Amino acid sequence: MARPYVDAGPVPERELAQRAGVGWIGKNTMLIDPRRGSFTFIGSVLTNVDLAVDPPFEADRCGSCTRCLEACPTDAFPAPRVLDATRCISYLTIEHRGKVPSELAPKMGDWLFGCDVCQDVCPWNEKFAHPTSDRWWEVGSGRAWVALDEFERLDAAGFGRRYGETAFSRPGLGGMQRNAAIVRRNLETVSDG
Ligand code: B12
Ligand code: SF4
Ligand code: SF4
Repeated sequence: MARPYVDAGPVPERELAQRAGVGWIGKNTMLIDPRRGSFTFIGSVLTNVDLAVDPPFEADRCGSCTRCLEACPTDAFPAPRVLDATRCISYLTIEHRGKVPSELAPKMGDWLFGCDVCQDVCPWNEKFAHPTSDRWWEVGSGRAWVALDEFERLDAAGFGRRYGETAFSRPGLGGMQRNAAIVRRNLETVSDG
């Protein structure tokens, strides 16, 4: 018997991955594979099949580095490996419902959906992350870079047709309109100097 999970169930995926020897949990709370960096998803399979057990990944390869903690635009790390999710742009743009607190909205910059700052600055990604060759992950043309005003123009049915099968359906049309309005304001502030 087996049941698979990828980001869709009550499974502590990062801890299981660390215990299975995939990598260590960095100060940015991401599971870092020393050969691939952290731009990865974790998939887990719960099964009663008897498998050989890999030893856990015990080392902490962050060392004295603190780049991710310093780079976070919203100061979402009160301490290494502790994330205040309510300040995280990923949470604010994807999971949060309603208005984004006015203290945090200007710090969201041009992040429309999710945030990767604490991974972009990580030396393990700078050195080892590389684009996947798996065609399944190719983003369809016109979807990788979206026009901000598109969300204003779409109605619920149009949004459902264009983005119903994508992760944008999590915040939904209202959430994406809110995110786009924040990004537009932030870009205007930058260009106003
Ligand atoms: C809730 C959640 C969020 C929340 C909170 C994230 C957080 N850091 O707490 C929000 C919405 C903010 C979020 C954001 C993102 N997320 Co998220 N998220 C989850 C989710 C659904 C649950 C995590 C959770 O709270 N679990 C419950 C708690 C109890 O478990 P835990 O957080 O893993 O903590 C345990 C272990 O990590 C362990 N632990 C923690 N520190 C240490 C240190 C050591 C030394 C050891 C031994 C153990 C240990 O102890 C904890 C208790 O058991 C997981 C999927 C899943 N089911 O795991 C994805 C997941 C963690 N997210 C993922 C991703 C990709 C992201 C984003 C990069 C998305 C984006 N681009 O915007 C950001 C990154 C933000 C960040 N720096 O973490 C990936 C991470 C892949 C990876 N390589 O690590 C996951 C695993 C989904 C997946 N299957 O791919 N996420
Ligand atoms: S994803 Fe962005 S906002 Fe969230 S902790 Fe990382 S850098 Fe901070
Ligand atoms: S940026 Fe530095 S401290 Fe943060 S996860 Fe990467 S190696 Fe660890």
